[in-house]
Amino acid sequence: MQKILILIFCSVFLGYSCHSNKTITSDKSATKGAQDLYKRLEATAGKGIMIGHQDALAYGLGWWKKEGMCDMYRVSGEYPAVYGWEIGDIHTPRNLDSVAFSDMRNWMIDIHKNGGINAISFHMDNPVDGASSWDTSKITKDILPGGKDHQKLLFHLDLAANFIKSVQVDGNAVAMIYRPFHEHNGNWFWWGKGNTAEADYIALFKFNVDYFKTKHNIHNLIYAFSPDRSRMKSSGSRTDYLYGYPGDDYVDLLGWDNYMDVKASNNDSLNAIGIKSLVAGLEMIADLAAEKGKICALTETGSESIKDPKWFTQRILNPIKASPKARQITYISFWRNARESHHYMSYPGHMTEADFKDFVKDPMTLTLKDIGTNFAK
Ligand code: BMA
Repeated sequence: MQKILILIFCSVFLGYSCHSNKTITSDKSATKGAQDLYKRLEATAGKGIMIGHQDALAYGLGWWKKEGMCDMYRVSGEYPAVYGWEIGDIHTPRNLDSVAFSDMRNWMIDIHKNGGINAISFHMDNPVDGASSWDTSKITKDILPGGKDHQKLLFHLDLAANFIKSVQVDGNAVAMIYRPFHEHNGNWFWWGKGNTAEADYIALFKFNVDYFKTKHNIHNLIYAFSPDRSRMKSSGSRTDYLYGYPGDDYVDLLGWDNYMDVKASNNDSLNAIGIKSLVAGLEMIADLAAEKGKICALTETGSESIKDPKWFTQRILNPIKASPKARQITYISFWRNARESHHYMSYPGHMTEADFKDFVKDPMTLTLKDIGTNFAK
């Protein structure tokens, strides 16, 4: 309740009016829904941080696809505000993590109806040889316009576009965040540094944006850019962060994927270095976002299997909250709860349970209840 009152106050008295300089720049024809979503993300910046989780409704530890189930809900009694979804393997009925696209669509619609926010990532298969996105053969030049395999890129983009367009409520495409070709400064994906030249990466990102708008008439997206921390020499370096930046007219949200700085360790001095580095990076991104008139977010984070009972408050919440700049991020999204050895959100019985409850109770963290309604029956 307290959080809701703070939000109402902020939106009415402080929010929309004094922050109205920020807007979607990737699309002059952005739908009202997309613009409203952008404003909602912007309105809470600095006052609250929305909590996100990848595949939150699809599966978790010990369960798969059960009505109303969600690990965050099981621990804290609250659902995420932001829902990450993955559309890799869009040419098959299920994504690369076995989530059926038909289920994903239904969840996305349900989330939207309840005031939650959907965010898509895309581990696009290597379009030329059909292997995964981790197949690093150098093909990007060939799939760009004029390249011999351009049609193969279109094959995947058309399928992605059709899926995005199919997520509708009352005939209107649901506004969402789209985060293509992420972590491009790393060398693990075919579109990444070392496998694709920077200029070709930029051309690819721009082509995707233009193609969705002009060929598919898609105007419901907020486009996110999201380099990875581990390939930046220093977290606060603008130059490192902006490697491959497609330009202000192609990006609406400055994202950051950061697993490196938040890794739980038994070594206190390493933990302290991580905290400093996380905050320095977020401050740099928040400054950039303010200058560019954009919103920013920690688009992916987590410590695999979270081997620190106080991780959520000590490694994420408290350091970010203490920095007026770092807390300008609109959301933090934790990666998926696949299995005990690969999970990033708390779950019942995990050592982080009590701490995660405190994390959710804090006025700074915003859940679905704080930003929308709640689909808890
Ligand atoms: C990675 C891992 C993989 C998964 C992929 C796409 O980070 O979680 O297991 O297939 O993301 O979601």
